[in-house]
Amino acid sequence: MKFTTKSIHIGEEPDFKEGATGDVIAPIHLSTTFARDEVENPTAGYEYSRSLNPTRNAVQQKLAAIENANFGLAFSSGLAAETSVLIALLKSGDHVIATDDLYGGTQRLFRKVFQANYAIRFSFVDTSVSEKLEKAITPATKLIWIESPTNPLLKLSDIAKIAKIAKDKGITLVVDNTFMSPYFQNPLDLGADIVLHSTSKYINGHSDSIGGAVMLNDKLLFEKIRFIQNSVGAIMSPFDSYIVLRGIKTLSMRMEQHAANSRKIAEFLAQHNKVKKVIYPGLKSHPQYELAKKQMKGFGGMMSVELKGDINSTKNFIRNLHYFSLAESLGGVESLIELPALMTHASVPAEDRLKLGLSDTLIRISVGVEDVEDLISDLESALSLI
Ligand code: P1T
Repeated sequence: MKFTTKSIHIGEEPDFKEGATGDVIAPIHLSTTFARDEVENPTAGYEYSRSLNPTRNAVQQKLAAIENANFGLAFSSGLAAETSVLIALLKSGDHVIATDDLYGGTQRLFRKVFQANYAIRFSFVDTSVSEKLEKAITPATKLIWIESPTNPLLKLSDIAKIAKIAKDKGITLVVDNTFMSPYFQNPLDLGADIVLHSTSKYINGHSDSIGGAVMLNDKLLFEKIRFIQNSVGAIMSPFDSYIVLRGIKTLSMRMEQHAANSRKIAEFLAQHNKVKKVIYPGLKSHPQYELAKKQMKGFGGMMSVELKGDINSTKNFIRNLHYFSLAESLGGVESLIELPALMTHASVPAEDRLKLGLSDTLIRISVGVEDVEDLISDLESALSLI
């Protein structure tokens, strides 16, 4: 089955069994508990909704299918998914190698929760250079955690190469695939052990549900993470499961439009005389353009931009826009714009931001699926006013 067919049908096959209704979409099962006829006999495997819920089960099947995974788990947020993976796989004294340019909230979780309180050590390294990653491995290293492309500098890491390094050393590789979505990149096929998504972004795609997902092939790892998910209660609600099921059905079409719009916008901005720099993996000027073509099926909808000028002209540019809302988050049908250093990544220590090149004037754009001519004329008029 091809991607779009899976995204529409898996998890929602009509049920023709005796007493079933033949729904063509998965119903929202709100029941917190499920009655059984005998003590030993849970009905269809359902006991209590935290452990298993039919609507969540449906979205988990769809999520697994679109990442070519054997198993999928749906969480209450991307960070709840991250927390469950960390608790499932690590104990005090373990060491994690993480990409140096991760989403700010992920860094806060790593540094201020797991490192500060639970004696798990994190090394933040530039995983786009695999030699640096290899050098950072110690006998205590249990996990390699990468984002590719990174948030917000869009650096890529060679997933297949890192998967080999990890496998040789018996280290688990987690890839946060939020920026690409399962439509443009499939890390499990490149050798990663675990794929993680904030479904709040492209997977749901309409900025109306917070959620997270984990997809993987190994049954033992799956059981460990599912055990933690049930133990801590980090589950996606039935309503969110329904809305994510609905969102996934148009993921391929949305991603194509995000990418087509982004290419045109990146090219427009790159030639504009008030723009200093455009970072977009689909531009030949991106330092890892060749790797992008190799491991991704498209270049996505995220870009970062620096204007010539200072923080005031940058803020003025944003104020003058009409279709790009100044807001955190990304991956919805509507275009969003923000300043990561002052918003989504404010919790990253200032000296780390400086080292990375994450300046206060770096603008991050989540390009929506609006008509690209409207988006470009909006950008053009806002630039003309600064
Ligand atoms: O917000 P939540 O669903 O908990 O997901 C966290 C998360 C995980 N991974 C990546 C790559 C992310 O970008 C995020 C959330 N990011 C934003 C809210 C943002 O504006 O970048």
